[in-house]
Amino acid sequence: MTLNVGVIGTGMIGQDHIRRLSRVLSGVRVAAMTDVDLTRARAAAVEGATVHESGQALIADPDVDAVLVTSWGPTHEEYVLAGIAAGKQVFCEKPLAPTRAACERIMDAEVAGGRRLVSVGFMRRYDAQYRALKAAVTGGEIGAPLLMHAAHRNPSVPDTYTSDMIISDTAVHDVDVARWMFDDEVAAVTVLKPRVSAKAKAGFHDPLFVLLEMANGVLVDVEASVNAGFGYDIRGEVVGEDGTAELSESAGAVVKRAGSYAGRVPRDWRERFVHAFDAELQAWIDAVTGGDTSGPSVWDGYAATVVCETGLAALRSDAREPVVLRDVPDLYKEPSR
Ligand code: NAD
Ligand code: ISE
Repeated sequence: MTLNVGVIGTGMIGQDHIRRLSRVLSGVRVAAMTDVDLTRARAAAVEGATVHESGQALIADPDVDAVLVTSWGPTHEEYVLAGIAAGKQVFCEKPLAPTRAACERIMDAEVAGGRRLVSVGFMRRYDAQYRALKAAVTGGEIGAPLLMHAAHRNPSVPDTYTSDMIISDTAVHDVDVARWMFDDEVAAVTVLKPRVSAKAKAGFHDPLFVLLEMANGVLVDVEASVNAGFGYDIRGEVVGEDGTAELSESAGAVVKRAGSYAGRVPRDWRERFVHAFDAELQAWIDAVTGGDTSGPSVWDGYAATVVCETGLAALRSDAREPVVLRDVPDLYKEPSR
């Protein structure tokens, strides 16, 4: 069986996902696409796909079995809710939505329907290096975890990127990694502001230092920066009672010559996480084709957004802010596949 997928939002990641759905992954076809910028949607169209005038029309299209939401974060809620109302499986790029209130409306709708229809695109959970790191931690190789150091360095960000997005759109990945790595919720957030980079856009606190306190006492520090210039540099090291485990360089090959060594720094998230994106979407396609879903749930999307919203409050208050979550609805008590 071939899963017919409709893509809403044909910007950077929408185009990249259309490429992998059309040319890399199996059991799937891009049946439709749309964007508020219809010229962009038409330019991204693949053979045999329908270009719809709106996301709502795409979701209503009987030729669309499942929906991929890759538009800007604040627009996700509308399309995810429409997908749930239509009873279609939805893969929504992160963040599920940028506010707690929007995530709660999505959760209420999914819980009312009684089945999981939404998967959130936290692709790091499918990255081979992050999986090896988690295996080392959960396998007890480094003893009980005490803390994690993480860095999330972007070479640059587009003009549409706003200062709050350093936390709500960038550090949100590190929040999801922390929750997943330690099977625990974040209890409090503090945000420290180093000296502002001369390369930062006006009004940006860049870089930021986000300190996550997990409920079990593990501390996670995240350096988030969006104008590193030199490349896309993702780091993670867990410190345990008996040792440490860290992500390795993603250089491909390390070349040693003339008394020094060198390797490539990935250009951007597309290059660094190409295989993780492939794996997360193939898992979703296979699950949806089998009548199920896979990957991070609406609860995961909600929890990450609440932590980020709390982080933005901490950024403004210069204080440690506690994270307050709802009780977990029964629908999300089974772990995500
Ligand atoms: P982008 O600006 O390149 O593309 C977004 C597209 O959405 C644009 O073409 C825009 O015209 C369109 N759009 C905006 N509002 C719309 C609406 N109401 N209806 C339909 N289309 C609309 O942005 P991007 O970098 O591709 O990011 C898109 C989403 O994907 C964001 O949520 C972002 O956080 C996420 N993302 C995730 C990753 C990842 O690593 N998982 C990487 C990049 C982006
Ligand atoms: C982008 O939306 C992503 O999700 C990338 O993975 C992240 O590194 C970048 O900072 C975000 O803007």
